[in-house]
Amino acid sequence: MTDAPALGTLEELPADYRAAMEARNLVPLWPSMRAFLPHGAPRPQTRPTLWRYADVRPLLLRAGELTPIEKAERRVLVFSNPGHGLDGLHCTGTIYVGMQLILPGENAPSHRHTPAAVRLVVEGEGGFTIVNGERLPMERGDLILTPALQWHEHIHAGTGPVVWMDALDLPLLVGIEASYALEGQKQTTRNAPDASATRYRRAGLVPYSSLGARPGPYPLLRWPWGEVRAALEALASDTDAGTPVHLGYVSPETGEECLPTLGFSALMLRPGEQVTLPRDSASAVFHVVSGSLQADVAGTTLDAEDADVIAAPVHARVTLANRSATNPAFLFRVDDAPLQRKIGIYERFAA
Ligand code: GTQ
Repeated sequence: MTDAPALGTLEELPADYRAAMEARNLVPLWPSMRAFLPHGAPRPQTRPTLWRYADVRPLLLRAGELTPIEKAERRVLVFSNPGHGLDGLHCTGTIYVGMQLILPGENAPSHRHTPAAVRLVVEGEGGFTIVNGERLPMERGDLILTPALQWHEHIHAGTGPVVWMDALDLPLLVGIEASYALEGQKQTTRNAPDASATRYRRAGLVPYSSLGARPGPYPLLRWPWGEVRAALEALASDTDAGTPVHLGYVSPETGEECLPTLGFSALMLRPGEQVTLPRDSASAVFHVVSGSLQADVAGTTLDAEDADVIAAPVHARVTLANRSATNPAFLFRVDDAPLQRKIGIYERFAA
């Protein structure tokens, strides 16, 4: 690559010229050209960052004492990437992540909003989310979708705290100035299991009536962790050591990613295994469902345990090593690859 010539600066321009432009809402491009179009690769603000659940949990439980649900609507501590400034609520450039606490008897009221959200359940029994009247039980490791503009509320009918990780495309929606919410009424639920137990009980089988029909956008809203884990273990039994055991969550009707902007996948690291993920252009967030691992994210080494979260910037090289010689490690990944694919910029790199 040849070195590009340095471009002119703002300071080089006469003061009267700059003042005349400023008064007319005009700005010369060339002084900021390289900042907006850096050569060779993006210069993400997102820093490889680790949030330890051991640090988050006591602070989240304290929020349960300090702030009643009525005063919070959603009782969430946001994993704010320091590279973006803590007030920006960015985990990566496009992905927001937080951990939400709901206590027995509480109801986080029904609303809907333009950002799409998902939940990955961290701990507790008896919580559930209702999406458009579908009652979705929340058990450890379950993935629950609340797609853009769908009514959703959270209820806790059990005992003890219930905690889950929220991931939203909120920074993206804020960036395009399209983020807003509407409040709603408490939903009435059908007294039936969710679609993961009925219409989409098993991958590769769909309701016959859906064949050839135009698929609804979100046929399946819950992926129980037990099924995902069993699928990873089956795949691991037929995958060479060092090759990522990695499954993507897709719509059972279209086979495409289940949300338009964010992608979800699950990884298994066998005891002692180290894998380097294929490097790509997406930003990503990793959540440890269980296990103990060392991650190298764009040259930063981070040690993560159960329920810890790691942010990875766009274009990052990610290597994951299971630190246990006896137990597998399981990870859940959120990325913005579906968005990047739709706007035609998704890339996979050779190394
Ligand atoms: O549970 O609906 O972390 O609306 C942020 C915004 C969770 C939610 C968040 C939300 C929600």
